[in-house]
Amino acid sequence: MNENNQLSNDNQLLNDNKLSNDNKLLNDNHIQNEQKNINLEKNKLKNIKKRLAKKKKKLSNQTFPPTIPINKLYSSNIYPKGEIVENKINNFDENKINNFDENTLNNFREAAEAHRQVRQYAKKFIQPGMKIIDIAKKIENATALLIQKDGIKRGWGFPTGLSLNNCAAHYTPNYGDNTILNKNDVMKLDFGIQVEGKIIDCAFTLTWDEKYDELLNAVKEATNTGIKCAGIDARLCEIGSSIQEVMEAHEIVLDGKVYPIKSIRNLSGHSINLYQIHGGKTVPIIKNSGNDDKMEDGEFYAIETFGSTGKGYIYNDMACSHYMKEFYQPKINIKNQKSKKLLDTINTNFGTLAFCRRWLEDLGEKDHLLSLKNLCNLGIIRDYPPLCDIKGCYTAQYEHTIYISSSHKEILSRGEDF
Ligand SMILES: [Co+2]
Repeated sequence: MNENNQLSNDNQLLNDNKLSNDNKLLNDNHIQNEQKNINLEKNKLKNIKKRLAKKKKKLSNQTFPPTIPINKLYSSNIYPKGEIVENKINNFDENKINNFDENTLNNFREAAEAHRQVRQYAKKFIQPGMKIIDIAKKIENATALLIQKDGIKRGWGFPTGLSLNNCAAHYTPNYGDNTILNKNDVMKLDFGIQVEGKIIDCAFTLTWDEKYDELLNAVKEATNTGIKCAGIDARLCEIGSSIQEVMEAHEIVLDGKVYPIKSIRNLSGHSINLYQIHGGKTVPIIKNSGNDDKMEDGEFYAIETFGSTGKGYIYNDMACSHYMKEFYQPKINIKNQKSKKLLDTINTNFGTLAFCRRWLEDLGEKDHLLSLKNLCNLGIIRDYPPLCDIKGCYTAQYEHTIYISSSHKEILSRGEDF
């Protein structure tokens, strides 16, 4: 070994030492940072777990069947938000929401939470072999309890729709209708809950045979497409085009025959105003609707789509059960005393909200049909008969209520189920 070698060896040693020290420092720093990150993540997880546990506790506090009012489960009277989707262009700023919006949204959110809990219950108890009328009553009783029904201040948003098979919407049994749910039925469960006129309009489809899955998937996808396309300045005609495209990309095989799934062209979603379920704007579910409207800041919409294995076109059929006062009505002098009394009952209990004949009977209006028809003829009340596609076909529906703002949208009625 020569001197040079010795030197270079020493250098090598020095360098090695320095390097290893540097490495050690680097490593120490790295480890410290890693540890910090791990601790941060641990804390985050802890918080998420805490939040989930709290949520779970709140849910598990509910009985089966549900009896505890939502405002008892949330003693702060601040209700859980729906799914928030931020607007990519404008940043979401929670402070931008004014108090009016916050209060309005809180009413909607209470109704939405009641809807989630009632439908969770409905999915468990509804079984083939039950009378449709009993299903309706159970849902309505649970809703009344959870929302603490009180005149027109809070309660049902509209009659419980339990439309079967080719019937797409607006069917709820009248008294005397003893229809029984069959295991081959496709049932659209469309029910509404309102708090101070803020109406949650939300619907889904129930079946007891896997053979309908493709129909349900098509409609669920179509509704989610509508929700995805919704937002400030969104053109309603374009939302309709997107919905139809997704819906009609599906087909279904039933008993060996292939059926294309069609968007029902004369049904649509709609804007929602205070105590006004159809707020004036419609959300088409087909292309070329000619709808020039756009979604605007502060609006509420029911995004609903209907798929059908039939013609994709509905007509009025069967006995009428749904009725609603015309929102803007002329001042009319009613001569018939019985009709006058019936209108008083309607004004007190439903105002401009939709109602059904069962509810009138429950209020003591036993022989109301002629008076009700009289009020319809006078243009004060409007009838909404069941809407059906051709006999033998199947229709499905999914619907959510959403809020539109410049910074985000909130899918108010979104749940873990759909
Ligand atoms: Co609706």
